[in-house]
Amino acid sequence: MPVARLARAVRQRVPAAAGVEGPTAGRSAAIGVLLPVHPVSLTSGLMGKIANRTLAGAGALVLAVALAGTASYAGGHPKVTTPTLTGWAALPAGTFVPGSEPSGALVTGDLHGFTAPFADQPVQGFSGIVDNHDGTFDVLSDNGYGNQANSADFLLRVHRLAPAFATNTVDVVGGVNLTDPNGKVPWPLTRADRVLTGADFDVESIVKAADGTFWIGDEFGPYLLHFDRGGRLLTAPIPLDGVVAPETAARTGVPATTGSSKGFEGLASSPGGRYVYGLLEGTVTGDTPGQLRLNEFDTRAQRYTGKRYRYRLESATNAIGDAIAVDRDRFLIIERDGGQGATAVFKRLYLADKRDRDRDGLLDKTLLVDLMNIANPKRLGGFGTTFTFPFQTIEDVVILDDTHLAVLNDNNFPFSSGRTAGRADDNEWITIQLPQPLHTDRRLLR
Ligand SMILES: [Ca+2]
Ligand SMILES: [Ca+2]
Ligand SMILES: [Ca+2]
Ligand SMILES: [Ca+2]
Repeated sequence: MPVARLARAVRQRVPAAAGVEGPTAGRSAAIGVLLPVHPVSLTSGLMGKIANRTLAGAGALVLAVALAGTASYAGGHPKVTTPTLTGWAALPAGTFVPGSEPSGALVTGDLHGFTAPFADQPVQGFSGIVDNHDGTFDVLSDNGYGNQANSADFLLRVHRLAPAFATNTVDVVGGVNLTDPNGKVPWPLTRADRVLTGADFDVESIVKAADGTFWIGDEFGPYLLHFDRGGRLLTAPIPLDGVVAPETAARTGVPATTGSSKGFEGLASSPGGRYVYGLLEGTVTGDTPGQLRLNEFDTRAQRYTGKRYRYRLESATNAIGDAIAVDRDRFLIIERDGGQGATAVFKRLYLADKRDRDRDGLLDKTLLVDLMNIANPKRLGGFGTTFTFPFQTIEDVVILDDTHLAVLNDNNFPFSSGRTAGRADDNEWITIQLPQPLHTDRRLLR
């Protein structure tokens, strides 16, 4: 989009964004940053710069942020021959929703210099993303601290974020907590006020429908959850036939058929939005190890169609981090190993085609980007000419335009430490230019 047109669009649209509920809404967003004591490292100067900028710049005009963010990827490189970094930004670990609620009372283990409980709700765990096409993105939290038992004081939330690549920063401009005020969940929730927590659902994937409602994929059911744009649950959680996570098994007595944290890690919308496709992170009991079910759901009929596809991991020990649609047949899928830092080896983006042209019963895979080998000729972010994304969990991919993607890590705050050993990971936000256009269905780019 030309800058002048974008500026007009942003001027028109940002006031609407300020209508988002929550303590960080609007221009007055003040971001609480709590810095841990950590050893001086190569990145500590940058960390300080980011933190200071985040504090000082919290009230910065959203317009400026949006322009800076878009210009840097749209400007990019004239032509690249290999996937190339065009933007790098980071939201510091230890960013909190100001004036929220204490969190993390049951967090144990290596907190990388942070002290729990935290005074507020951390802005972290980015597990799915939606482009609002106005310079802002809706980014889904994880369930909190990694399991049901330790996350009852973590409030599930869709954060509204705006990357500012000119300054390598990310601004938190709003967000909504996920709630069930109308009693759609038929079993007891953690909280009497029906604000949803990481002990109720483990949210991992998100699609925004044309009417502004959200479809969100969970891992405790696994359930599909439909929320209005204010984060209020619209219908009872929708189970998936034959697939039962241990958390639901414990509640219902129905035997589990999949492992913990192996539910809807990716959710993709068909062009036009009639269908959503939920990709499970783990193999269902009885299926071939390393093969994952992709399930077609009809959003109009509000039921699964029974159509199912299979995605084969390159290794049965890999996992998927996100799945989005490129067109009616192709998906873009993050596949990763469990390593971080020095042990991170396999972090990749694949195209997967459900036409199954070789008729082996599996989605046909093509490697699109090796996230451990991204060209960085401009040394963006202060990194070398080969950029790596060595995070344990990489869970957000979004198509910005036909040759540009954004990818974010889930930092599992305060646990993951992939960028700098011993230091809690920030939430990094990168943009990548592709050497070939994706030929994305235009309806998925607006
Ligand atoms: Ca996650
Ligand atoms: Ca995810
Ligand atoms: Ca999770
Ligand atoms: Ca195939």
